[in-house]
Amino acid sequence: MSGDGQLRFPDGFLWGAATAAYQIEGAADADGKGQSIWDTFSHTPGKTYHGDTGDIACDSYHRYPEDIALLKRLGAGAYRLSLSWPRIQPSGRGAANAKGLDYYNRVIDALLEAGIQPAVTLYHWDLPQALQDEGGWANRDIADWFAEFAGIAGEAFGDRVPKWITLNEPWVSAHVGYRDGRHAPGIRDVAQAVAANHHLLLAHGRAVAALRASSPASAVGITLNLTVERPVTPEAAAHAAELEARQNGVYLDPIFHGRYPQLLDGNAAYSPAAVPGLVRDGDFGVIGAPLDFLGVNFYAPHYVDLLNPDGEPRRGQTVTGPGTVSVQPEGLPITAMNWLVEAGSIRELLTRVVAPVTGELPVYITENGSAWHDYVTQDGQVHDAERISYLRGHLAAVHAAIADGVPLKGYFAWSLLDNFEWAEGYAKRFGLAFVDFETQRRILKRSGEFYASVVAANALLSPGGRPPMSVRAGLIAKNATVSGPPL
Ligand code: PNW
Repeated sequence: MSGDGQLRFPDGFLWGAATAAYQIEGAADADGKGQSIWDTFSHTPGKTYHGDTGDIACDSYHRYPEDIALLKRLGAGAYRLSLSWPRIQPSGRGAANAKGLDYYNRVIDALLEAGIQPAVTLYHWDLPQALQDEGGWANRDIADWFAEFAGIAGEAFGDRVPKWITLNEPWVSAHVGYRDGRHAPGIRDVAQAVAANHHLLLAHGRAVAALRASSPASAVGITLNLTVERPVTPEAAAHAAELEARQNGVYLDPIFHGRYPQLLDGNAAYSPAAVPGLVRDGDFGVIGAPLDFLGVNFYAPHYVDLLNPDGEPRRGQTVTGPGTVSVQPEGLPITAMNWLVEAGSIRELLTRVVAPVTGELPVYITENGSAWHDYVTQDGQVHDAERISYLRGHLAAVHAAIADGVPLKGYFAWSLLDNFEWAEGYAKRFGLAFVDFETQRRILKRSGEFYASVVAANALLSPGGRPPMSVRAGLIAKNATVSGPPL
């Protein structure tokens, strides 16, 4: 905190916004693009809300100049976007599709022209369908396929991409895609999910090597969605630790410690190390390839407890497994996704979960944000006070984590635009800009204006841009005639 009531961020702190290819691009068949598992899945009846698909999405394939204009209004120093693998390799293997490369060349060049650095994710869930037909992430050969794709991307764009992210949220790919089937490819098979966990990591390590060779000047990292599990009773502490091992440990430990979590030893439902033949000699050497940064996505903490002995869940409890429940604590706001709003959890994530593992390694928040029931009012604006409040709280908590000593170097808001929210279709809006999907008109929300003010100041201003209450109370005491909105 500086004397003027602002929370200042370190000089050079990188402010950005994030999107993903399938969520915004549309143009699902354009210019030789192949099918992805999300094209297949979203066109399968019953898989997405309302049957929504990414066929058109935000039409960013054609409207990327408007998106970059929005980034300029935010003052963003960086834009996190992802590549559509089947736009570049329509069947996932072999020669690159020149028109696919051209699209990303146009976007990257336009970003650089605007003074915005591209932070490019190789894989944000749109696997070529042809590779899924051979088992997808459950097939160990995918490490070779992904390394080839990484090399093509590095060769084509490496001279202009300062930051690469290999995978986005491999836990979601494996767990939501292959274990509970809510995401593409929609498989419910524990063995495939555990295999996918290991092969995602192996593919990540091989991609790091391919990017080092083809794009030697760039920084390379991975983005994980890490969880903060909060036991609400002392008896639930062991369960919370197990849940963190299942989501955080199975990615952090192999990458940073060369092993799977000891807490899951012998547990073949969750630990690849417990599955005979899955982990082979030398794999941890590949997976542990040194990184330049860790990307972390975070939205909300989870509260957990043990089921009462009578077997009946109490109010606010949802049964999650034998004897365990998740808990909706009373009094905390929830977003349109039904996710809790509790800003302090992002500080706990960075200080308790991340920094003890990553040490001095630079960390970026590569996604953080919230969905609300936004609408355009008669003045043509979107007054999304809840999103501003969420952002304000989370940025203050991120600032506190930096003060605690976490080497956090940047923050990317999810998302630049309202977009295709996977299984939730277009029903859930995360954007700093509102998208009218009938007309494709973009409207910067009030939260976008708020974020731009933070970026411009490199600081979080107190509410209303005024000094904090303590200071204002002093001012008012000296001047009894002040009137206006209540403190
Ligand atoms: C992350 N889940 O998604 C993704 O990286 C984004 O593409 C997405 O839009 C954003 O967070 C908001 O949801 C997740 O069901 C989507 O567990 C679903 C889950 C987790 C992460």
